[in-house]
Amino acid sequence: MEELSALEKKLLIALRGTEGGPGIEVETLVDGKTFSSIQEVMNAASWLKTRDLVEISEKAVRFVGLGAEGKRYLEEGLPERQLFEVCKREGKIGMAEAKELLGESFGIALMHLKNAGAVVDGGTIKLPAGEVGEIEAKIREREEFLKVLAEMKEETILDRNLLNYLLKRKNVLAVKEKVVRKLALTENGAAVAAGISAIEEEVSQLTPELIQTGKWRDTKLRKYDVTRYAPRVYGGREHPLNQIASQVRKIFLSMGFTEIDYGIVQNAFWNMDALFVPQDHPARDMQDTFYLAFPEKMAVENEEWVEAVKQMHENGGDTGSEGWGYRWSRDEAEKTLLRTHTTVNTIRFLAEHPDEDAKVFSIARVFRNENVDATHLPEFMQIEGIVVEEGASLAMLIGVLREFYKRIGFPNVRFHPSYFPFTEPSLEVYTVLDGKTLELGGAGIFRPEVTAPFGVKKRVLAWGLGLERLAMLKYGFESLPEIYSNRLEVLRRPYAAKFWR
Ligand code: FA5
Repeated sequence: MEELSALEKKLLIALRGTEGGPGIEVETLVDGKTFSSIQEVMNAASWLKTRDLVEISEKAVRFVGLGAEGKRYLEEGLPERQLFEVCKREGKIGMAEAKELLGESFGIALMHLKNAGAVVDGGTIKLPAGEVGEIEAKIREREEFLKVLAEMKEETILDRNLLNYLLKRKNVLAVKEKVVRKLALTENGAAVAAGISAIEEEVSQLTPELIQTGKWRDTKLRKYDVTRYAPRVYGGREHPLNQIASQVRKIFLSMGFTEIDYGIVQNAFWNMDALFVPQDHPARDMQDTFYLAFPEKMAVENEEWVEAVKQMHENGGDTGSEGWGYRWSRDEAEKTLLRTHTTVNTIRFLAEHPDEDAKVFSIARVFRNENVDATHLPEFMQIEGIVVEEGASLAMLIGVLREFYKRIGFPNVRFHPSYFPFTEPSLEVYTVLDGKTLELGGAGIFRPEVTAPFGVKKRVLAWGLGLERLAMLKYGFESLPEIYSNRLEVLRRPYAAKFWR
C-alpha cells in the first residue's frame, strides 16, 4: 500500500466494485477533478497492472457514420430514388432517355434500382407490376438508414444486412476504428481498494525547493520499490571509439604531453624518407600505400632537409652510418599519399622543434591498402607519441608505455624485441588473447639516421599504437570491423572487457 501513489490509490477507489465485471471505460473516469486526462488514468492503471491490482482490457470497435456521398444523398435523395420516380410515373423508361435525365448518376442509380427489384428488358427499365410498392419500400429503408446514422445515438441498433449493403457503396458510409479500453479491479485490487481510507498527498520527487525551504520535513515521500521492473532506457552516448580516444587523450595530457596533428595528406618524404625507410622498402608499394593522383607531388618545405635526408639514405651523412647505399630519388620522395602511420606527425614536429625537450602525442587516422579481417582495417587510428630528453632510455620508454596501458586498463602488456627502419632498439607491445598474441603497437628509440638530418641531438623515445585493437579488447568487440558496423544492438550493449588482468 505504501508504494502506491496518490493517483494509483484514487484509481483503485474509482474502480471499487468493478471486480469480476466488464470494467469501466477509461474515458468515463476523466472528470477533470479526480483525473484530468486519459494519460493520467492509463499511467496509474499500467503501474497497477504490473502489481496485478487492475486488469486492462482493450477492444477495437468500429464506428459507422455518413461518408461524403452519404451526406449528399441525405440532402439530395438517393440516385435510385430519382430513377424510381420517373419509372413510376411512366411505368417504364428507355435507357437512353433515363441516361439523359440523370446524367452522371445514371449508372449508380440503375445499379441500385435493379438491386431493389427493377428489371431491364430490351433497352427499357421497368418496375414489374405488383412490385412497385415493395421496391419503393426498399429505397425508403435505405433513406431511413441514412437518417438514423446521421442522428445516431450510442444505443441505436442498426440493421446488419442494410449496413453491409451500404458499406459496399462507395463513400456512402465512413468507418472509424477506435480502441476502447476498460479497467476493472482484480481480486487483489479489490482487497487493496477496500483497505484505502484516506489519500494523503505525497511527493515522489524531491525538488531543490523542498530541500531549500525545509518543507521536506513535513512532506510525505513516496516509497520506491527498487525491485520493480522498469523498461531499459538507452540514452545517447559517445561512440566507444570516441570514448576510448578521449580516455587516451586525457591520460597523455595528465602525463604532461601536448597533442599535435598534421594533415592526412603527406608526401613520401615525411611519411617514409625522413624516417629512414629506404625507397625500395616493400611498405612503399602501391599494394600497401594509397598514393594520390591529385596533387601527384608535393615539394619538401626546406632544401636543407632534402639534402640531409638524401645524404643519410645514400651514405649515412656524418653519423658514422653507411646509409642504405643507393641513389636517392627526389621524385619518389615528393609523391603524395594518405599517411600510413602517425609517426609522420612526430617526425615533422621534431624537424620544426629540433632543440626542445618535448613530450607530444597524437591520436589520428591512418590509411593502408589492407584486406579487412578481424584485426586489420584499411583505415584506422594510431596513438603516437615521443619523449625528447637528454637522458631518455629504453627503460623510460617501457615505463611510459606500461603506465599508459595500466591507466587505460591493461596492466599486463608485454614487450619483445622487434624491427622498424626508424628505431634502434625497437620493440613491440603485445598481449595474449585467446591463446594468441595480438600486437598492440610498435616503439623504439629513433636512430641517429632519423634525428641527425634535422639537427636533433637529444634522444627520442617513440611509439605508435593501434587504437581500434585497444577498443576491441576494452569493450569486448568481436573484431575491428564490428567497431565500425554501428549496429545499434552492438553500440547499446553493456561493454565487457574481453581482456582480463
Ligand atoms: C607502425 O605503424 C609504426 N609507425 C609504429 C612505431 C612508431 C614504431 C614509432 C616505432 C616508433 P605498425 O605498422 O606495426 O607500426 O602499426 C602499429 C600498430 O597499429 C599495430 O601494432 C596495430 O595495433 C595497429 N595497426 C597496424 N595495422 C593495422 C590495421 N590494418 N588495422 C588496425 N590496426 C592496425
